[in-house]
Amino acid sequence: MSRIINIGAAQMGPIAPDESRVSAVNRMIELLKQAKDRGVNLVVFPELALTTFFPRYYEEDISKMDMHYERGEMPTPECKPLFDKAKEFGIGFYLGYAELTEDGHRFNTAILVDDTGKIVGKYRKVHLPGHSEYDGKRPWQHLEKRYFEPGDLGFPVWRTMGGIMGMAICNDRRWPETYRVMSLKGAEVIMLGYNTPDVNTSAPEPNHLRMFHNHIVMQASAYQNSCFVIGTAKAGIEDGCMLIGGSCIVQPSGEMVALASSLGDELITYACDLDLAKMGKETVFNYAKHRRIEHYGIITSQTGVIEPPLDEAAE
Ligand code: CDT
Repeated sequence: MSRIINIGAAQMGPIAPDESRVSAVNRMIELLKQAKDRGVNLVVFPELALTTFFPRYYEEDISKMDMHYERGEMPTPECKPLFDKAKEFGIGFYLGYAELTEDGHRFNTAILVDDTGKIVGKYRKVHLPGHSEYDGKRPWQHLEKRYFEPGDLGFPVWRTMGGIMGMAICNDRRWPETYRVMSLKGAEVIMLGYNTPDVNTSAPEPNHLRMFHNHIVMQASAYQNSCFVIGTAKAGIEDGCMLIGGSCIVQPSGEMVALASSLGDELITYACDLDLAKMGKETVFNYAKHRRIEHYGIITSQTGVIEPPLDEAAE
């Protein structure tokens, strides 16, 4: 028997710094309407889907950035129309946004809302890229380490909408640990949103590698963890900074089964048979049978590299 869930990646074009929440939410509702017409059960929106990617701007006083964060419980009044429409359509969704907690903590967050409108899960980005102080050598900043704390919720998964679902956010997708922790909890679908500039200002590498790396990490991870990966971009030129698109749906074989073709608001969909994830987990990636944890200890006890000592005799 198959377990099919129709999933959509709802890529969004740029959000201007002065674009209102109402406008961003209306764009998401438009994508939800397309999802409804195409029989979609679950939609994945991008990272920081309600605002421009504000970590590109430096502000000495972090509180001056408060307008980019959502405070209090979701749905906020501005987001309520999105929640209402999704519930009316019976569509679940992943939503990325900047969270400012009651006690003043700032996180890059995503929530998972099921097809009845209930918030079933929250994830806070663990792998924050970039830097925390102004860097005059960059054409634009990437100040996630200034504006967010590392997530404090780990990598939970949730049994919902007929499958086992997990979430990640942008830079998390480059780290194998992200997927492995969730797949050790049985994750069949891993959803993630991203905002990835087409230039890596911290490393001299050709621009085409940005898309290559974007896809290779999601495809390899889908295969190695036998799960679907849904990657959704915020794309296009946002206040002068080009963000790559390439939103995609990857099945557990590692094959890409849907790919966005534009840099704007665009919905791509695929009928995901979750039993395909089960198959890999019971064979090549049957962890209980094949993992050799006695050799993996340094993965959790060590961060930086410790090389073997130099062979002085050979020098
Ligand atoms: N948003 C985000 O995590 N972006 C990073 C860009 C890193 S370049 C400093 C990414 O991994 O795509």
